[in-house]
Amino acid sequence: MTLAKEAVAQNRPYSAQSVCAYCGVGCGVEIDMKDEQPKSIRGTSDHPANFGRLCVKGQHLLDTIGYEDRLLYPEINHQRASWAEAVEEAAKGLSNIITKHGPEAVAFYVSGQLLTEDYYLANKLMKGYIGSANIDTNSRLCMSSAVAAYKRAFGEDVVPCDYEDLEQTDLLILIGSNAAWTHPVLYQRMERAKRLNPDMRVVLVDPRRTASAELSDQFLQIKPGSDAGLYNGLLNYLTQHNGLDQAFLEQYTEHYDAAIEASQHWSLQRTAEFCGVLESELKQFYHWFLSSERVVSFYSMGINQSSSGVDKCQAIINAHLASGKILRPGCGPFSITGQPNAMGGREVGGLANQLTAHMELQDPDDRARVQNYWQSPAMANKPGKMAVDMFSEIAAGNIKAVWIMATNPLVSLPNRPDVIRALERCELVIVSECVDKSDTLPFADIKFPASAWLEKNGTVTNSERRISRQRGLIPSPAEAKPDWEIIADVAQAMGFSGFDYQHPAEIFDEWVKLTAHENQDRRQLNLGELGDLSLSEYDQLKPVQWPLSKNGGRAKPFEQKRFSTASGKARLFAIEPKLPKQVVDAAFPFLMNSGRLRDQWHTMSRTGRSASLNGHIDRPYIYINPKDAITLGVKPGGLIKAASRISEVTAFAQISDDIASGQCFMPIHWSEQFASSANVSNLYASIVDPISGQPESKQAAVKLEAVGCGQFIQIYSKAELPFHEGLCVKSRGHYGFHYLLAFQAQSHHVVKYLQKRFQADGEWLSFSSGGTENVVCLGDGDVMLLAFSGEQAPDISKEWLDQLFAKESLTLEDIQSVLRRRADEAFEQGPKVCSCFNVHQKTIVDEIQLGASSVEELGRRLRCGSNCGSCKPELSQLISTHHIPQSCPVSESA
Ligand SMILES: Nc1nc2c(c(=O)[nH]1)N[C@H]1C(S)=C(S)[C@@H](COP(=O)(O)OP(=O)(O)OC[C@H]3O[C@@H](n4cnc5c(=O)[nH]c(N)nc54)[C@H](O)[C@@H]3O)O[C@H]1N2
Ligand SMILES: Nc1nc2c(c(=O)[nH]1)N[C@H]1C(S)=C(S)[C@@H](COP(=O)(O)OP(=O)(O)OC[C@H]3O[C@@H](n4cnc5c(=O)[nH]c(N)nc54)[C@H](O)[C@@H]3O)O[C@H]1N2
Ligand code: SF4
Ligand SMILES: [Mo]
Repeated sequence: MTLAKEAVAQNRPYSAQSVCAYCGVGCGVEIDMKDEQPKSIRGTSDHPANFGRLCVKGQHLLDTIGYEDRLLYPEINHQRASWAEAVEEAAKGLSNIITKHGPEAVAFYVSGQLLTEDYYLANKLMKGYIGSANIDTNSRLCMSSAVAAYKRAFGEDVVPCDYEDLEQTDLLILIGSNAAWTHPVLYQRMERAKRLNPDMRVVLVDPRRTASAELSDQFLQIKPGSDAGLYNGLLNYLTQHNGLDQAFLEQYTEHYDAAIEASQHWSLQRTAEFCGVLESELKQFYHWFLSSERVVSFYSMGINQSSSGVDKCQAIINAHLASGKILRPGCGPFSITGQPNAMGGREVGGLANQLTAHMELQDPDDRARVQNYWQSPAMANKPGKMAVDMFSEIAAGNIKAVWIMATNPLVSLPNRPDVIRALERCELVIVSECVDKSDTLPFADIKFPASAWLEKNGTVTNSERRISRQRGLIPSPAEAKPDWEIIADVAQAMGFSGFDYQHPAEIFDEWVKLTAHENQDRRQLNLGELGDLSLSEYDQLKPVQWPLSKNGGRAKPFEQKRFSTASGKARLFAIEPKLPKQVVDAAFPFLMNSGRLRDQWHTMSRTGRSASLNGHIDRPYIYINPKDAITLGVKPGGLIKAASRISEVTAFAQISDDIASGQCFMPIHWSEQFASSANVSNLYASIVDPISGQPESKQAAVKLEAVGCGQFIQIYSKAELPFHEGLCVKSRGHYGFHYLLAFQAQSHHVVKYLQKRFQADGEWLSFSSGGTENVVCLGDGDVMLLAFSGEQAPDISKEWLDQLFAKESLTLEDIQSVLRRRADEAFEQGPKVCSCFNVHQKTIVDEIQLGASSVEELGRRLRCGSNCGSCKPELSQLISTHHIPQSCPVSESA
């Protein structure tokens, strides 16, 4: 018996190891358990991804695990059903469609948030049993361009870098990545490396100044989508300045002449024009690349989410191959994965154009090998439909059934109106979900309740190919089940053998042995050494990185510089840089960029539950440049509408120099569950990269318009309230729900409006003055609801309101403060910057003005930034804005 099991048996507190639910850094977490409940969480000190660190999302994981809002029972046509009925209905539905229309008429749309065991089974069912490759994943929207480029260049989808390389490099190029917010623990590792090695340089390449600029020695604010030009220019510069590693090129690569020749047209002048930067800036950057012994290009969605994403990745790979700055410590083209198990999905073949275990769908030997191993009745023999095409085929009626698992396509695929049309037309929509409300769920004919993080048992692989165990420590609520079990149940009900598993360890065993099956060193992905683990060995599996070393030491990808291509050589390609296909014109003059915020995860189904995480940025903004704000007549905090040819959204205006004139930016997080009309993916056309099928989700042409607003109402209510009119944003407080409503006209008498809407009995008190109204609703002496209205968005401190709701009952003084809208001064501290210690902007600015001139000093004085460190870039930004330098002492030695 393991120590943890013994402790559970004796009901003693114990600590368990698992892995964070969020990003592809894959941080280890240690969770203190007592009475079968998690009590506290911290980073695992010896996990090689994080060595004890956690970012703010990881710190707050335990806020998000409650059983509220969970999908608890299976449903058929939105009515509760038993598991047997729902499984039977799904199996029958899929089988009937396959019988009538063939295997290509069904599809699975899965996710990088599934565990490897889930993912492997879904792929096995579709490719080996149904016999179609119509299984694709939300990773198509995420890193399929990076995958396609690695495969093209190296013959296999292998990331040739480790996290350590980030610390050992001389020049780190963050291109199309806002790691400070999206891979915060790696960003902290970069920051520390730079502190320890002051000669290390960081260059940020992004059309938008982000929090990651704080670490950068140079910020190249390029024109959107011009990255391949930047790297072609670099290759040309290297050629001209004796920067090619001729020996490496000749021995280990092929097709380099064509790539170098294509780059010759990319003079400094042409590149500067194409990228919209100065020639002097380019020279600086190129010189650093040339003269640095070790260089890493760290790239993410700003590169991948493009109609020419594969070429952009290749342009980056070209420069590293050509200069020999690859397969050495501190070197390489490092594509970083987004989701916790995006890499696991790549391994098991979750993409429609992959087989499994890095084998090829197009290769008859590989197909026979896998079919033989599975002993399966069928085998897909051609690539299936990639995500965007899959939904077009559904809309066209060619695909008639889709099973969606662990992703929310209404919110994350481009062109929401098309996705809606597709799902409305689809005969059978099955959705496996943890939560009971999402934008996608209303379209489900069958809903399967899935177990969530901390309930699920299995493995995930992070961005540096390290496999960690995610452990199920608490029971699933009601009838929720792990995804692998749901897939196995449906497969068996469809009459397939080969899905009779009792435990994810059995699936893991089958999977790792498949990677070794007839491998003969052709594929780097060979996990055979992990086969035949006992249950307790699987349970206690320590983080392990592939390629596994045969002698127990450390193996690196492509050792001996032998790649997985037929010739063993890496390939360069001639790149012709292309700009985005979604272009601005007179009618749609702004380019809409989209991306992530520090404290939210995707469609907020998890982070949206944490009041602390909602404190950082609590509403959807459209970020615009001050010049454009003047032209458009938009005021800070006012509303702004963005409309593309596809659809429109409305959000609050955030005016900032960080964004270039003519561009705007919107976070991806607000689905209709949290805001009435702020789902940015709405705006994007279904334009994809021709090779990878990855959508161009960073550039949409829009027109912007100020939205006049006569009345805003801010509400904090104990109960969840339905709103259907005006613009509404919802967020969680510690004791209830915050709402911000906006109406075009000053039309509502707040008490009457709320009474009519919610028929809340109770005692209503209100005070109006100068166009504002403040309302208290009490029920049995308890505060039920507080509301504030006015012509401007009220922005009452949510922490103050939380604190009022925390009280047993309000004092007369509290009620008067609400009615006069006068929060305690302690709460009037502006937006929250440090979510760990609840430190707000005004407190920090005051401290800076009192002389705190470094992030460390602020940490000593206020504690902000001294825990997870996620807010450090913002602290340093506040210092550069508000610090008044002491005047220089005059030298007396003259
Ligand atoms: N807090 C948080 N962290 C996350 C996630 C989350 O939801 N929240 N999601 C995870 C996932 S799945 C992913 S994929 C990663 C994504 O991680 P990132 O790729 O770092 O995140 P994004 O904000 O989508 O985009 C990165 C940057 O690309 C820039 N960009 C836009 N167009 C261009 C361009 O043409 N060229 C260049 N060079 N840059 C451009 C954007 O301005 C943005 O700053 O984050 C992961 N981590
Ligand atoms: N415009 C624009 N669009 C984008 C992006 C962008 O930058 N710009 N980024 C793209 C990228 S990189 C990504 S990764 C996608 C992300 O987009 P999505 O995958 O749609 O986002 P999530 O909110 O993570 O959706 C996961 C869903 O699965 C559920 N879930 C969580 N865990 C489990 C589980 O274990 N089992 C089951 N069955 N369900 C579970 C959650 O409740 C949630 O509803 O968005 C893409 N879309
Ligand atoms: S960086 Fe943060 S979100 Fe990503 S795995 Fe680590 S703790 Fe989780
Ligand atoms: Mo992603």
